[in-house]
Amino acid sequence: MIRLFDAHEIRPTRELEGLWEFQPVSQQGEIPTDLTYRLPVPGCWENHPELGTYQGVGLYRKKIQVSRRTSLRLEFKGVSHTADVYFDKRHVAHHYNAYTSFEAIMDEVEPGEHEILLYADNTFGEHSALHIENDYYTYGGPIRPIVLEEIGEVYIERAAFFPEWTEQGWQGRWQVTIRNRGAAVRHTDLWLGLDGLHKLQESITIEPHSSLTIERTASYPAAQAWNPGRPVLYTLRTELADGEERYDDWIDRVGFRRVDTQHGKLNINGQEVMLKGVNRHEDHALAGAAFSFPDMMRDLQLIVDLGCNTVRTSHYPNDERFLDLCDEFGLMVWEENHARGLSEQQMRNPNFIRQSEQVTREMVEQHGNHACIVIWAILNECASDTTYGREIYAAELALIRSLDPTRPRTFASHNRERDLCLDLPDIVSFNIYPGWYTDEDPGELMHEARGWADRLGGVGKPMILSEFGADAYYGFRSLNRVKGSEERQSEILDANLRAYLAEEAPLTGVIIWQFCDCRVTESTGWLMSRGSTHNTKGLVDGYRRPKLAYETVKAHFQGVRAKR
Ligand code: ADA
Repeated sequence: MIRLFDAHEIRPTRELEGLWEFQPVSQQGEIPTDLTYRLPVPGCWENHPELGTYQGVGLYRKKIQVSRRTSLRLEFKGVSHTADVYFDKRHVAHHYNAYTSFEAIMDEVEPGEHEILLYADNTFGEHSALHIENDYYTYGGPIRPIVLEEIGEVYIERAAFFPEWTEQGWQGRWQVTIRNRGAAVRHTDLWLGLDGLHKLQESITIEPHSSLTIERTASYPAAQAWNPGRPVLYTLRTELADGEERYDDWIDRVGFRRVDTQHGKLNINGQEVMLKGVNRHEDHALAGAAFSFPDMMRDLQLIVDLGCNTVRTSHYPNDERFLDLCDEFGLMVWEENHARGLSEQQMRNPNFIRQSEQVTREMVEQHGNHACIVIWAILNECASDTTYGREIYAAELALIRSLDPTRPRTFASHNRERDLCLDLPDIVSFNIYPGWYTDEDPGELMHEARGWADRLGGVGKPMILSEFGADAYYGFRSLNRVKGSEERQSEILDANLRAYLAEEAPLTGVIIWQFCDCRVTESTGWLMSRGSTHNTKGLVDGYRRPKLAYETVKAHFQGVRAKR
């Protein structure tokens, strides 16, 4: 399943799911004599009993049939973590980062059988500045869908839509990119439509071998707003036509909503919201990072059942199908680029700036139409306490603003009073662990955090506690309520939430670490403190079995014990 709706009705599209041949290889480009495994796609190789801890390069192979001469576009929604793609032995794509999509285009493919080779590499080293040994697992393989499309010489590359609230009511700014891969100038009709609201038609001319980006603003006086409690979505249709004949399309879903941080609050359509949420890793005990749609849906249902109105996609852009679900069910999303806990030295990896900017750009460009995303974030717990780090934080926040001026930006800091970047984002966010890593009092610490923000450039900005929590091993119960027991986790979260959800708490959001247990990198050093190679701070374990803390959080979030 590619999306929750058909992204194309005119462009022929199919998902290349199913069994692919597979073989571990020593390097990208190597072609073994035999591919002995059969693995499901989407999937990660760790789900095969013999490959559970394999870190290296894996080759996936698929033969496809093409019935007529045509150009093909392959879209890989997520390959972990470095992908090289060959079509009939010709290298057609290279991409770094598991959590954003990329394409390969093959011109004028003849009818008959063709071969796709996909090399996926999940090794660590200087070549990978963001996927490193970490408190989550970097799986191997095509963890998200692979799509095969037929395109003509002229086709739609992307359609972005930015809702804007004005004194006259809702407007929408369209940004549509059309590509002409042919050698001749092309004249074509362009249709822009929002189902039930309006259509716009015009003729355009595109030079050969080039892309053209069209920007248009239209008024939508009858539009209804997307609100978390009433998430109204509209189908966006961009179509290309020659006279009456429509030959390409791009369909997405959008919502009209305004997000701002006026008066030190987070406001959606002018209404203050208090974010009550969970941090979620895309990780499942059985599926790894390659979620089936029902698994995704169950996560969403559990999160809603907890009384949450928010999910933070810690620490990378999420699967579009999960974002589609959040759009549909009115869950607000804090989406962040890919990084966790990078020191200044790690941020000085010669590949860091390029790879980090790329994933940031891809995140905003690929996910910007999702109404559910109300905050963009960068660089969780990185070196925001150094002058070098500050340059990077400033550059990435500016990049986001240039791509999308409509959403507030933040980053989750663990640098407390040493942070040098709190003047840069629109919202200040802190990760703190009172009761777990420290013996501090949650209420006092929350006020202290407000003080750090106020002194360090964040005065007047909304504040979110973006992480707090405690480990518990599912099923480990203890009369002594020792650390690691379900009882202790529940108590710690109870104490935290009592303080943070109190009427006078100076907060705009609380986001618990974390929704589900997740596998972490097998390693020496500090990761050895992760019992059973898992971060077990989940409210549910990897199989989604609720721990005691689940009901505790639910009681708070559903308002039984909380005033807010
Ligand atoms: C950090 C980090 C998380 C996780 C957490 C923990 O705050 O952002 O990814 O590692 O701590 O469990 O310690």
